Amino acid sequence: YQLKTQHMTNIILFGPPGAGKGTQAEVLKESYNLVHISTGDVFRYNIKNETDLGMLAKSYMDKGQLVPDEVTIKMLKAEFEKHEGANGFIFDGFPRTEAQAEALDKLLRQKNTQVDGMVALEVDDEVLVKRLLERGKTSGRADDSDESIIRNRIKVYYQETAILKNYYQKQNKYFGVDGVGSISEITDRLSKVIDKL
Ligand code: B4P
Repeated sequence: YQLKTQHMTNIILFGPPGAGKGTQAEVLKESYNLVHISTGDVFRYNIKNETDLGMLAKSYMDKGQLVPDEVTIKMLKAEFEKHEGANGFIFDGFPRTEAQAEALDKLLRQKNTQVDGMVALEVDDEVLVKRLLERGKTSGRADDSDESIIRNRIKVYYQETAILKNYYQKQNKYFGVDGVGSISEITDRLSKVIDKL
C-alpha cells in the first residue's frame, strides 16, 4: 500500500499595516487548522512581559520602524520550532524584508516544506490610516495612536516590504486580493485562493 506523506500548507498573509492581516489570520487558522504566527503579536507579548526582547522591540515599534532582521528572524525560528508536527502555518507580518524571506525559505527547506503562496490584501493608504486611527482609540497601541507614526509605518512598508511582491511573483506564488469590504467578504476572497494552494 502507499505511504501517505504529510504535506504542510504554508501561507504568508501579506499587506500594508492595517490591511487586515491579523483579523483574517484569526479566522483562517480555524478553517484550515493552521498555526498562526504573528510577529507583531509575539513582540507585543514580550513588551507586556517586559522581556529584553520586548524592550528592544518597543524602541522600534513605537516609532513605526521595523525591528532589526537579526532579532526578528531569531524570534520567528523559535516560534516555528514550538509547533513540531503542525499541519501548516499562516505567517502574519513576516517576512517584511528580503532577508526575512530568505531566512523563511531556508527554515522551511530544512523541514522539507516550502511557502505555498503569499496572499496579499490590497487596501488604499487613506483607508489604512483611517482603520489604524480607529483601532488606536481602544487598542492602547502606541503605534496606532498618532497619524505621523501610522504614515511612517506605511512609508516603511513601501520602502522595505512591498518589494517582496516581486520575490514571490517570480516563483508564481503571489496572489493579490481586494482587502476592502466586510470582514467575511474578504475571508471568502482569501479562501478561494487558499483552497487552490
Ligand atoms: P503588526 O502587528 O504586524 O501590525 P499591523 O501591520 O498594523 O497589522 P495588524 O495585523 O495588526 O492589523 P490588521 O491589518 O489586522 O506590526 C506592528 C509592528 O511590529 C511593526 O510596525 C514593526 O515595528 C513590528 N514588526 C512586526 N513584524 C515584524 C517583522 N517581520 N520585521 C520587523 N518588524 C516587525 O487590522 C488593522 C485594523 O483594521 C484593525 O482595527 C481591524 O479591526 C481593522 N480591520 C480589519 N479588517 C477590516 C475590514 N475589512 N474593514 C474595516 N476594518 C478592518
